[in-house]
Amino acid sequence: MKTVFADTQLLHAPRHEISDGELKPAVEIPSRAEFVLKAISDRKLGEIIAPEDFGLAPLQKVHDAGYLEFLERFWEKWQAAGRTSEAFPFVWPVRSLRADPVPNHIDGQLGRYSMDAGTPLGENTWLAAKASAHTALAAAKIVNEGAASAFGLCRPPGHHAGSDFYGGYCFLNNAAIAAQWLRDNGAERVAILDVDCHHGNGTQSIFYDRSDVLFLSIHADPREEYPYFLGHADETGTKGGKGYTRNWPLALGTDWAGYAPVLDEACHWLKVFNPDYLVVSLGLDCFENDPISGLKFKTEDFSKLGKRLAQAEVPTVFLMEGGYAVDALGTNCVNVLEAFEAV
Ligand code: SP5
Ligand code: ZN
Repeated sequence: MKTVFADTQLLHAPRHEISDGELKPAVEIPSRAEFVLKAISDRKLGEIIAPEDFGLAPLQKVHDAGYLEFLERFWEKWQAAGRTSEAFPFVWPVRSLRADPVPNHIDGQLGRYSMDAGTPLGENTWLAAKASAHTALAAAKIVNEGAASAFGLCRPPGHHAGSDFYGGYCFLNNAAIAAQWLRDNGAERVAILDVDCHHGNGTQSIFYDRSDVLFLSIHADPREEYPYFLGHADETGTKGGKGYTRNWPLALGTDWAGYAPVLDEACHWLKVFNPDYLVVSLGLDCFENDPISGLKFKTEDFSKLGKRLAQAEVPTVFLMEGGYAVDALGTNCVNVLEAFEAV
């Protein structure tokens, strides 16, 4: 299986995040990608290639123009305001406040275009996020050209980012951008299966009223786990998209024995939908030793996941999302991809 990765993706290097009520060391760090690259070459998964430049058009099909401009110009405005460190929002347009007009002040814009304070924006965030999206697009293109699968080593991740907001370490929704690009390049139906431990709220919101992109997500129950405010079982789509979103919230502590039947159910709906392509939002944070999440996969369970996905027999674009146990991240990731190819 080919892997796509751009060195530019390493330039987003957050130092801190607000988490567990305090300022803590960031967990979504560049070494995540380096550990995965090392496992890919150690285990000879296949060639690692850099993405071509897809420009902004495929990003604009998914994201709000004002939001993209905010990301692109952020650092310049931040510096003009005399700020030098990575940035955190501190005020949000919640119930009874107005999201529009978008404020002129940079602190207002940070709140308007974000969902949490756990996601620092830095000098090179835009460049790295754009490269990560281009990595997703290049992986989608490989599969669109006939390969059975490809891996986009996306980092920063994407699935929490909505049309006009960032959060959860995500800025551009790589999976949504890839799925939309596949739709625009010949596919009639694209399915997204999100196996990150956290609900893919951004991806769900982008496709919530559409029947051409199926969104399936298996994740820790949002009553107990980030992102807290989306991902319940009764969210199934709206308008023409009714029935084209499905969520399986799991109790904290769920292991492979509890996960496997739910994955079978998700694969059943995948089969019913009969997509031209499958995009897998491949979070690796269901791992038992992940520092921030509450599901209990063992290393070998990632191979079982890869094998089950292969049985769906759909051309598949894997895009990395979360996973923070950095020493095990490469092994767990390649376990999925290798087992997928072995079927
Ligand atoms: C892409 C992705 O996986 N994003 C996840 C963002 C989660 N951010 C919130 C982290 C909260 C950490 N709380 C840990 C409690 C266990 N000590
Ligand atoms: Zn996650």
